[in-house]
Amino acid sequence: MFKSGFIGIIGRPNVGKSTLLNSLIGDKIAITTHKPQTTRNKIMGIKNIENGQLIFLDTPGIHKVSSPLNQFMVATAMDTFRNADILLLLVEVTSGIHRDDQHIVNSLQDIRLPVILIINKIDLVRKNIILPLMDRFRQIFPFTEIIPVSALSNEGVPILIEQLWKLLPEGPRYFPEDMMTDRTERFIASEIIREKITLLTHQEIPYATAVVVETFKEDESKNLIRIQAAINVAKDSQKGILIGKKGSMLKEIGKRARLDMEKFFAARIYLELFVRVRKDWTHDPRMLKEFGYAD
Ligand SMILES: Nc1nc2c(ncn2[C@@H]2O[C@H](COP(=O)(O)OP(=O)(O)OP(=O)(O)O)[C@@H](O)[C@H]2O)c(=O)[nH]1
Ligand SMILES: [Mg+2]
Repeated sequence: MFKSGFIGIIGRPNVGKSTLLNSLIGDKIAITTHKPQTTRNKIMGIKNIENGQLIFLDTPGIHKVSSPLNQFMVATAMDTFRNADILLLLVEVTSGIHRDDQHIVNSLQDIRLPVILIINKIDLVRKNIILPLMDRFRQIFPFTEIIPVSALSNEGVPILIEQLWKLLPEGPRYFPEDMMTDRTERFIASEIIREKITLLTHQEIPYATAVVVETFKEDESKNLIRIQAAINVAKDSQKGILIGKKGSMLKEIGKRARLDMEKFFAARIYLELFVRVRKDWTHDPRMLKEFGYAD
């Protein structure tokens, strides 16, 4: 029997949703960092197995909303409540039942879908704390299953795939077998740049940055891709920080992004970065739309 369906991955920021998506797919399509609110858009990852197609939807972390950008992010995550066949609620084993996990559980009360609780990051703790935590979670919601995993080491991930297959309905192969994501190469390139910015800069800078790939030209005869990208920031002072002393910060961002892109695209990359100030873009509906943060 061939089974298929859409599986939403939800949870508060930083619990490892994108790491789990990558682990399920077996390739890095979603960026991951140690800082919360890394993911801003829904990212589809397609997993083909012998007798099924599992379509995962990585989502932004659900959190208290403070700006129009955050509003878009949380609305994107909540959207999967309606558009999925199964929900995976991800929590991290090191936080117990976090207040924000409880808030998400509260918003699941009217949901008809199967909800699987994934307790992530089990590589960080001794095994004997996992079972009691599973019991505590079982008392706050009738989860269809509770599965402990380590998205980072892949432990528990094959079991999760098996369980998902059992729960999915019979269905077609929705997407061609060689398709890994719904996101374009341009989007992935811009996200890789944003990952490096988030890792290399501090305070508000990652949250004030939007990257747009303006040129993506493949020269197949040379196995070379030429990429030009604009890094948009909200204030003049942020531009200075991103460029750095004699351009050193921008150079480092470019170098690290290029190395990742060369791996992902299996080609040589020629990468050019520009920094632009777009005043207060996180509060401007038109610019949010331009940067891909609107419906
Ligand atoms: N030790 C350990 N760390 C993990 C595991 N899974 C994720 N992490 C780390 O947790 C941090 C957050 O991971 P992400 O995948 O970016 O988290 P997220 O839930 O997608 O975060 P947002 O997109 O901000 O909502 C990163 O530093 C990951 O390396 C795990 O199983 N074990
Ligand atoms: Mg993420």
